[in-house]
Amino acid sequence: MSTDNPQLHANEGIKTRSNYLRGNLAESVANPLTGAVSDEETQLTKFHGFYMQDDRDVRAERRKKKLEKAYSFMIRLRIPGGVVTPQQWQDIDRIADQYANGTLRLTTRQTFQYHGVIKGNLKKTIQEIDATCLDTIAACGDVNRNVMCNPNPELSHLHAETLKLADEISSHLLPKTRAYHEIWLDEEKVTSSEEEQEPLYGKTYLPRKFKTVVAVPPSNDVDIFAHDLGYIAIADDEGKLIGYNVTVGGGMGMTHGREDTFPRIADILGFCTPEQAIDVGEKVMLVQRDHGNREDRAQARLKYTIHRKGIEWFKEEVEKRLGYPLQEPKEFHFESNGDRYGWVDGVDGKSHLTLFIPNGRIKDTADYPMKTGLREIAKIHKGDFRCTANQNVMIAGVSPEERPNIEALIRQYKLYKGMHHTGLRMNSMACVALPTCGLALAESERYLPDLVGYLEEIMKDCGLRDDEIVIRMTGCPNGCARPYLGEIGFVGKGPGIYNVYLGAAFNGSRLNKLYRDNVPQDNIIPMLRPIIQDYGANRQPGERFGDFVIRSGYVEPTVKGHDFHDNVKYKNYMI
Ligand code: SRM
Ligand code: SF4
Repeated sequence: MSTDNPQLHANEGIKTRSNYLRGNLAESVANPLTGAVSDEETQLTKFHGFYMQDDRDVRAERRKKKLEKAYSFMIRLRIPGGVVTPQQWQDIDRIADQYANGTLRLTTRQTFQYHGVIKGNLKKTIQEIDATCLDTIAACGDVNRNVMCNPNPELSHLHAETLKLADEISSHLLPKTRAYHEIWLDEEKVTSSEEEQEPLYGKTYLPRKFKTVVAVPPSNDVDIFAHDLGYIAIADDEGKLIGYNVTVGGGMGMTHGREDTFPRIADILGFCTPEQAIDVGEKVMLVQRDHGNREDRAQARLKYTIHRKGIEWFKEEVEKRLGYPLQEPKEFHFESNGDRYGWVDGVDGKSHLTLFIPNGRIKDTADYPMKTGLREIAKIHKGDFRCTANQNVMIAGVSPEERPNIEALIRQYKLYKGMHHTGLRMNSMACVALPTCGLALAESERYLPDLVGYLEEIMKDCGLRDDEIVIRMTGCPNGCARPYLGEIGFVGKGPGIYNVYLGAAFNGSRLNKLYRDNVPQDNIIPMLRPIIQDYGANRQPGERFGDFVIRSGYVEPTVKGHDFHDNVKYKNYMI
């Protein structure tokens, strides 16, 4: 791709000049005069799996004192399918105490993040991560990111195969540059440009991030329709995998005030056999590489390429590169996009325990020593740990012999708290937002637990204590907790102000729609109370909240991506 075009976004030049993601990263990180890395390098760090941030809680105070911002780094691991061994869990836990802020953050894409790593500790932290046989390569940046996969081993025959696919896609689409190994792991330098090539990405990588997931119906816990590329596993009557329905062009992010940006539900492109799956994924990514918008990053995701050019065109391009047609999609059915909590027995005679982790933040508090408890379990556990796409954790593969010992630790460290919340809380999810996220407009992780508490009171009064409603919050419209797939979605607009969205499908197959704009947080409860009361009194048997608000006329349904902004009846709560 030529980078002479003056219209190209500045990031395209940065990628081209970087010599396969090296730039001046090593020098910038080694510079002791500042806690920051230079502007251009902040774009490159992402491909290596970390972001420069600053503590926004102390920003104003430091500005007043004419001090540099309190810079530190967020580091994100790459863990296809979210599976780690007990030893890796212990190492990940220790690294958080040694080099980060002492907490672990489970993300909405089945991995861990560290926050608060100072520049001087970056290299050591990455080396320690490498020593656990994990890495942070391509966890962020304009590449294929961490590949997600439904983590339910109770469906083990099918699950093992889909997990293998997630792992193989992740490896296949991984950048081939040795920059990471040279800079962080002190491996030998590549001296000739002939030695190094990026056969899939070239010098300019992708126009934007690219996200891949694998789902195993009837669980849609990975929110398959929210991602650039997805595989829905299809089994025959005996439960044997026969192939995948391939989905393309999903995405969540949008920008307030720009109606040409919108969340979009993925289209189903066709069906492929297990043997074709990686080839198909590669070709989908390559069509996006060559046709994605490289001028406006707000229009650069695959969802906009497909919106602009049409799904028929896209399918033709993919099939041209494949050299064979995709088959007609097969039937499938999703029930929910949440996690199934508590103990579940698997087909292999083992048990699996899923615990709710409030907003994915693993830390110890006086009455809930969750981090210590999980570490103690990791010391005796013989199976593995699985991060879920809803920021929770599964202790998987527990044998009947080890279960009593694990249950004893669960009691000792009060981890049972992660099984007994209300249906509302167990289906709630917030993004990180303040104080670390540089893009946050409002609180999210630090606010949602309280808001859910108020909503729980209303639910209880309406006899809905155990009812599940999917509730998602983000501190800005980028959509990191997939808020547009919440039956109730809150999206930060400014400090203490949220847009409120209603009406997504419980199984993640329909986006919600804006109900009220600019709602001050104190008005959220008075606004939602009558709707929840109406739901308690007038819902039909089995009717989900997201379906009810549409039937009752609170919002119009969002049928396909672009009509997210159509038929918005109520705007500007503050007017
Ligand atoms: Fe995200 C950027 C956190 C999942 C859409 N996201 C960010 C950054 C790195 C802010 C930044 O660019 O400076 C956030 C760091 C906050 C912090 O302090 O840790 C951030 N995103 C997260 C995580 C940690 C949220 C969480 O609470 O778990 C998730 C990490 C996932 C991972 O492990 O890889 C996370 N981000 C998502 C998702 C959900 C998903 O992928 O399933 C989305 C929506 C899906 C999608 O991509 O369409 C998402 N993040 C964004 C966007 C908007 C992208 C767009 O197309 O418009 C940005 C901003 C950007 O890229 O410019 C962003
Ligand atoms: Fe930050 Fe916005 Fe993502 Fe929340 S949704 S983590 S505020 S970028």
